[in-house]
Amino acid sequence: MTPISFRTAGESHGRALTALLEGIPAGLSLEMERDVDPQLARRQGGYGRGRRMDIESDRAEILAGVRLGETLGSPISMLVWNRDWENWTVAMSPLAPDPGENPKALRAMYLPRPGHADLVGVLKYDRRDTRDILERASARETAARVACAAVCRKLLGEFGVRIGSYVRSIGDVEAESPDSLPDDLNALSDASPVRTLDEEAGSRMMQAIDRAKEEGDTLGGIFEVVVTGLPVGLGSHVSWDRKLDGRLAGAVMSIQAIKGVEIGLGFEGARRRGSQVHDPIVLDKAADRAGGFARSSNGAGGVEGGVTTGEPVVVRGAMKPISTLMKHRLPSVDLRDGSAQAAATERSDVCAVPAAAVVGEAMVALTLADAFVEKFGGDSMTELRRNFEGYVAYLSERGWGER
Ligand code: EPS
Repeated sequence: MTPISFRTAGESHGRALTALLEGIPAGLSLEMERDVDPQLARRQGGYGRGRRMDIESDRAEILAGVRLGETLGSPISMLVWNRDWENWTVAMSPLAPDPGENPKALRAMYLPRPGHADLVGVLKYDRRDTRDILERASARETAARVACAAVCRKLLGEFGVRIGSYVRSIGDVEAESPDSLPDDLNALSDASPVRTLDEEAGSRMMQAIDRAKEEGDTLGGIFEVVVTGLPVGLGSHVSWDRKLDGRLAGAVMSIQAIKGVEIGLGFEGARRRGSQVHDPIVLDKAADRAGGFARSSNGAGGVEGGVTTGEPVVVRGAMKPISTLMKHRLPSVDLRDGSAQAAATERSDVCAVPAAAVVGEAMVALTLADAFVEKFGGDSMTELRRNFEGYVAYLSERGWGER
């Protein structure tokens, strides 16, 4: 069992999202307004979101696991209210409907959207109304993931680990990749409405989103998450399910609408020769967390053999376009009578790639915090810190006598 685990519950238009995060050591200073809410706000942003985001203003409330501003080591339980619930109290009520209820008020949906979980969900779970599926499949759920991840991000931050992201492409508009990334990546990317570092491409991305919106269509794209300050040695080569690259890929792929994940050079590496892919090993006495070694390139994306190298961890996620199409509605079948119909449509986003990048950071933070506590162990932050410092001292002592 890995030390840190989390679970979320909640439907998109239900009363609230809840989250249960277990395995955070005791003694981590934690305040919702300072540490969690700003991350929730980052997830809500981004050009191309729909009107739902004007309704919501996500805040996390703590229900358990934190006392007097510090974690207790017990499960942390959190809640994010859905403001939109007020408009859905009949359709999303946990009670059986009144026999006299107007069926329209139940807001059933019988025309499954290609690309959404609608059809597979009703077949698998033996439901008739796709709302029984889509409410939970909705990416609204990622607010609860981001709340859990904000705690993990705080924990990693105590050890100098920084997590940022930016958008590389939206639709067919690609941003120029910078030669080197700024130290405070999010300070730059958060300032862009599409969270990109290339201002010129950013305006074209927004134009593309406007065009897709006018045409009643949607757009996907690619984001990149970058993590600095990790020590060498998180994850392991010894068994398939302990390999950090596999764990990161699974975590990012689990985000709604993600269809591809790359680490480092990713698919590009398959086109090159070995000498153009692998990262030369050089001595660097300043690289304490990598035992005095560094790499003159980072095609591996900070992971070799399923283990962190001490170089930045670089993970990309490819998001498909959102499946709710306002026009261009794709063929579907009415679940009530089997007639051919166009797929259902309802309020949605045109593009959510900037938000998905923030969720990508969250899934990476959860995975890395898990690997971090797995490596260093400890029931308290004091113990975790002691173990971490002992390891870093070992790394800086080994091999190079003169240091
Ligand atoms: C979503 C549809 C939209 C998005 C939603 C995800 O919601 P609604 O149906 O209420 O307009 O805004 O995302 C969020 C609410 C969120 O917080 O990210 C979907 O079908 O996945």
